[in-house]
Amino acid sequence: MTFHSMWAELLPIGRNSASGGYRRYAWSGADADCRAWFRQQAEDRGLVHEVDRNGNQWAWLGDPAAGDAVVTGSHLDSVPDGGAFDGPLGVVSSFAALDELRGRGVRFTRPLALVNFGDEEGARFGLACVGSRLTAGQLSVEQAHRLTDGDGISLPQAMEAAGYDPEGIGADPERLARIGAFVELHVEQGRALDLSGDRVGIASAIWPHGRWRFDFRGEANHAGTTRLADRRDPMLSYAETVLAARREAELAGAVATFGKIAVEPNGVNAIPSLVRGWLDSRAADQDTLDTVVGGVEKAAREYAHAHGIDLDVVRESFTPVVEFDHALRDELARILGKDTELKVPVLGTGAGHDAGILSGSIPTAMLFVRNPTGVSHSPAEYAAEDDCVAGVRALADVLEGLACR
Ligand code: HGY
Ligand code: MN
Ligand code: MN
Repeated sequence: MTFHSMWAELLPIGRNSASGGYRRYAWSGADADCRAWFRQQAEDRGLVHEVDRNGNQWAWLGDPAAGDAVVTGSHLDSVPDGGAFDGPLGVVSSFAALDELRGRGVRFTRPLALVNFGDEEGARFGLACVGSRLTAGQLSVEQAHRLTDGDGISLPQAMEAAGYDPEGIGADPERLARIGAFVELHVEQGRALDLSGDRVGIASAIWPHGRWRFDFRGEANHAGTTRLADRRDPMLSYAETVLAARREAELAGAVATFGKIAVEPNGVNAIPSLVRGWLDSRAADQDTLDTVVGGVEKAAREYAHAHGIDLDVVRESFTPVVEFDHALRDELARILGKDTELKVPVLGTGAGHDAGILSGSIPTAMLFVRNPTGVSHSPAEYAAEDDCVAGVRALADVLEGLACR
């Protein structure tokens, strides 16, 4: 199967016809269809398919127990109304790269595995990279049990409803011990490659990032009869806080986003009793991120106080800075530069990835494929097919260099 035909098969799964975006949430029907697709691709190639204790899917060529495996892949889930490329490009490219290597007639000297990590985006349970975090022991079983979706369904319940046994979730050091290197190919979520005129780049680092929940509690009341002076309206302090986040981020050269909000009672003619907003903030270094989030919280408390609002701020997740393994990164640069003598660009990113989570346990690296607009987490996300094919070739070269010595 070509890259093109695999891509075409995946495209309709979980696509919302009204928005044109993808709604492939963890353990949903669309997720099940993506997983069935992965399994079929593995079986069609004679790979051994397995689902690990945390619901991540693996397709093995060679003996996993032999150790020092080279692993490649990404994720198939999406953000709400996400694009087609964030995640799936890495998974489809991993199968296409294997096909390319078989076409080259190479002999593998290390086991190879292709992987689809579960729940990378955290769209349903609010925490990103659940599959890799659990595996790496960065999310405890107790914390995972406390994760619930917007309908109050817990992660274990959702797994069970999708036909998976949630009993065994948790750290999986034996699995990680089998892996010598993980390389994740991903669409670039910015325009660095477009600006430099390169099809493919290598990741250097991931900015530290996190999610904070701001609960502003006031008093529900009638929108028509309550005098302005008598209101305790949490929407006001929330709105001011959104502006403060923008200001703090600008001052620090960081980013801060309130992209999700829940309002109670959520009536047009009712002053809200609760406004819950989620802050996503990221910065090049920890001190800057602390400054931004500290500044937003301080401002929020002042606004809340001024309006008679109670405020709780809860850090829901946090991922420290990731510096990808230098030796592996240099190895990728050497492999990709060897025929052309061209320097492959090395880029940092503000986006989180399973490769970042696993970098604390095993050597990991990432390849980025050019995105001409830089748009991501949107139906407009795009990469040209020629660039995707160049990405497949680069991934195949890397896998050949690492696993066929
Ligand atoms: O939100 C992120 O950075 C990632 O795409 N999960
Ligand atoms: Mn994403
Ligand atoms: Mn992704």
